[in-house]
Amino acid sequence: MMLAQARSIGVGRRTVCSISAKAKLYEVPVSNNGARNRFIIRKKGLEGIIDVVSPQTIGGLKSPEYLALNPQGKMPLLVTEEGWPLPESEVISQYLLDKYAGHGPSLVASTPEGRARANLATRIHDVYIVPVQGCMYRTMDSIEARAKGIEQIAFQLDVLEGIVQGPFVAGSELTAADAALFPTFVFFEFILPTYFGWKDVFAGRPKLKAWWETMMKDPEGAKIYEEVRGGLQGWANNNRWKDQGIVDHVANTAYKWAY
Ligand SMILES: N[C@@H](CCC(=O)N[C@@H](CS)C(=O)NCC(=O)O)C(=O)O
Repeated sequence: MMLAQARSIGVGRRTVCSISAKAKLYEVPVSNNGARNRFIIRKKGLEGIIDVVSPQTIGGLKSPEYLALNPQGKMPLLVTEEGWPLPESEVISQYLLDKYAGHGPSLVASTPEGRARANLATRIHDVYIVPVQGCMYRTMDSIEARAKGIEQIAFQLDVLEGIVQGPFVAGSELTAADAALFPTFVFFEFILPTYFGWKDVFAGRPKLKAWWETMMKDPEGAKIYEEVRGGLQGWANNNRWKDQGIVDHVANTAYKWAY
């Protein structure tokens, strides 16, 4: 049954069908997409049910063993208790909310409008931000591509400012949308001022600022902040932004970097 399911969505060519092994989430602390699942696991008290492990434990993201579970070679990846490999962070989040609905807070808004708002913010994040986020910290084919990516991030921040209701994304209830957005904002809050000359990511975006402050006061939010920020600091200590050509790009004032 599980093998058939895995094949039908084209993942997990080699599926381990152990019965009732502990579920595993493959990801690392700095991964913003993985952090949204980590946040949900902790908020719902699922640490006894799901282990969070590094892809390195099975040879890394591009190892044959990992690629057999997730052909995209990306994290996060959940391998369920039944041995079913489930990739894509938002799919994993929704599965966790559904599968463990009776465990801890629902993290689902109680009204159709709240749920739509949460889904919309998550969709904007996943469709328009995640695909370009590498412009903040990776080598790029061209300086133009990096500058366009940064411009896109600034634009999508304004879009999110118009969506977030406060104090949480969907209003008074913490939802999976908060889990999805917050780790990426840890990237924005550190990288954009430090390497791209932004004065303040939240300037002119009062709703996002209030939301950020709310999330920083949440115990799991604070923990995610420390983990993701710690990973980014590690990159900084290893001169990542110089080595990936970013410092040189930003020195070129013919392009706009700060918004
Ligand atoms: N749409 C995917 C994106 C996953 C993704 O890009 N993950 C990054 C880490 S946050 C990754 O695995 N990067 C390594 C690579 O692409 O080689 C999701 O939401 O899970």
